[in-house]
Amino acid sequence: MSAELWNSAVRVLDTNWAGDHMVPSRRLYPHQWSWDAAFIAIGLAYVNPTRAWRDLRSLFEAQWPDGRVPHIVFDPATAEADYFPGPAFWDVPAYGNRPARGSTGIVQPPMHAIAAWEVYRHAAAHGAACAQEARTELEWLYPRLVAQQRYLTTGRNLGRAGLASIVHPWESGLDNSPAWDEAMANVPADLALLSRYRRRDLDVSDAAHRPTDLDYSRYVGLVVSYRAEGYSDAGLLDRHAFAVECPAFNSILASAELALAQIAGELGLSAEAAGHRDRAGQITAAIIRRLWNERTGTFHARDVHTGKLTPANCVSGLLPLMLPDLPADLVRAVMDEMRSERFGLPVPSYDRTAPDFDTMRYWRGPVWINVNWLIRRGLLMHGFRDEAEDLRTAMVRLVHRNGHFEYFHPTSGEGLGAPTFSWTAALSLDLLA
Ligand code: 9YW
Repeated sequence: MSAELWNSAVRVLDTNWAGDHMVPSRRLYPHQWSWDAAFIAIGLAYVNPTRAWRDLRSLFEAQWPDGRVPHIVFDPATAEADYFPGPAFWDVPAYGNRPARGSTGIVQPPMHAIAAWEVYRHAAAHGAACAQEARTELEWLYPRLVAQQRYLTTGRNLGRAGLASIVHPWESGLDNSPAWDEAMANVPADLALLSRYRRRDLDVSDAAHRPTDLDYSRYVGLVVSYRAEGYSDAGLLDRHAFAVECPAFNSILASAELALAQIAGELGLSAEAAGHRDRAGQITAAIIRRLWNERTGTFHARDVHTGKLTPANCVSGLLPLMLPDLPADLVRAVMDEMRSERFGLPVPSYDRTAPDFDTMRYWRGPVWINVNWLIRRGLLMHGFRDEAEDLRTAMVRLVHRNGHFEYFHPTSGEGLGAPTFSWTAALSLDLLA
């Protein structure tokens, strides 16, 4: 089974390669996405490290002067009509040395330092030339990864408590997660604004799986609000309706600092390495202080405007398991939650017992390979070897039986969304390696 799955994963990645970057899926997502590039690099490390580095380089060539790495880098060869909202809608400000490819003005979870370190670690297996290439690429990426982290830990420290806020649900990568429902209810929904545009996603996928028009009108309204001041973060809290501290985003942020500590150590920068470790510790402490809910025994997103924790139990609440310094009692509580009837392995994106658990709709129920891959990393980190192996086997079985789909039905395992999805293929390679 594993050779067949391996070969099909390699074929997906060959099909989705667009010359200097990977698309998540040819039909639905015809540009480059930020956190997809990181998961994709982790898989490409086994079969084509040169492409892994090329993909990361293409993404970071579009980095903004303030350090932000955009959530989509647009392919100029793709027509505006092929993806909404496209570059004309985002209308990002021109800056010196502006890359040839346009971008959005928002971010996604900073998985890239983790990916860069993974690709680097595996490079030696491909011989001396690959090891040399890896060194060169790591040196090129390191200052850019540092700038990315600095943007998130300073410019986005909107709650002034040491966590990065997301200012759009798309920044979480978990687009329509119930974790944002409460905060989104305070965002004006302008259906008239949406009616001026065509939702391209509905042309190429099933409306029952996708976010609703009401959700979409709020998404578009938030872009208009952030765009109004050229995507500046100064005073943003006072003029923007959505600012949330997400436990998954911030756990990835802290893990990225730890990956940077390893990268800095490898590059001989020991003082910088210590700084990265300190920052990881500070973010971990802030996640516990701000996002832990004693009563539910899990982590929740915090609405910065209201100071309230969202009531929804989402997979994002389990991701602090990635943090090596999570205290033992909290590790136990997160494990209890994961083993409960609300989740189970493979982990669905939302509480199975919630009345609005939706087996089809994107981040409101289905199983996603990338978050399960992160959960497995957490299980290994805290020594749950049997569960990590069970999860690995469950993920491999899911993809082998159903294909390299974007996401999966949480009870039947049926593949949903895009059928040849890059991060599912890439992470399958890592799970099989
Ligand atoms: C969209 C590309 C992206 C992922 C996100 C996922 C989805 C884009 O696809 O969002 O148009 O809805 O939610 O995590 O990066 O694969």
